[in-house]
Amino acid sequence: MHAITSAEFVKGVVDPEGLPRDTLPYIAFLGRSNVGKSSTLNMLTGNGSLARKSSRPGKTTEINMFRINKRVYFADLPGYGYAKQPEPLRLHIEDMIAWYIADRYITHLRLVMIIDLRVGATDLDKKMMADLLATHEAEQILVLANKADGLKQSELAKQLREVQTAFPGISVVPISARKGTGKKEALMAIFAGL
Ligand SMILES: Nc1nc2c(ncn2[C@@H]2O[C@H](COP(=O)(O)OP(=O)(O)OP(=O)(O)O)[C@@H](O)[C@H]2O)c(=O)[nH]1
Ligand SMILES: [Mg+2]
Repeated sequence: MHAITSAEFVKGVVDPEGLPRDTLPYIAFLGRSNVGKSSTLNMLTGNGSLARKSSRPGKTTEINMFRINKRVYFADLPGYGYAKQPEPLRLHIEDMIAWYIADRYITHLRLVMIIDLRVGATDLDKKMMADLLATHEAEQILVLANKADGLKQSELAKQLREVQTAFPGISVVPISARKGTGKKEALMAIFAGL
């Protein structure tokens, strides 16, 4: 399953009761606010408007569920760590991500962490990775290093080396959701072994 042939929005979820409780496994997309999670989902599915995206950070406040190839859910999680968000909303989102990661009924085929390659792995990204590794195997986790456009080849290589050093044992794939670069490699990594 290395190509996406169908992608349907299912629902936005705000609590465990809202999750679709059927047998389909999940692939989750997490990342700091504004790194381009929604843009990446649009790019991967070839649907420019599937996941709503905005230039306003912190806009996605629900877990948006998509059914992909009628076989797996993609879950677009709200971004964490947006400092300008009102404190209650920020805590609500942190809480949502925490229960989602720990939900016992979800079968996660993969957890896809998206970062901003121009910025590199931040302290928040490292903390999130530690949280993921507390409950999941390294093989289940993948880093998509987005916004690779606009970086010179030498900068890209340097940033990638730093990210790989920050996340030993985790596959890191550079992409640009905007330009569509790395789509094939990202899909191969997302579906590897599945
Ligand atoms: N240069 C560049 N900008 C990008 C890329 N991907 C996304 N962006 C921009 O980054 C901003 C945030 O993109 P979103 O896809 O909404 O990010 P998000 O992670 O879903 O944001 P939240 O849901 O608010 O946490 C938008 O202005 C996008 O146009 C990319 O590959 N390159
Ligand atoms: Mg989003």
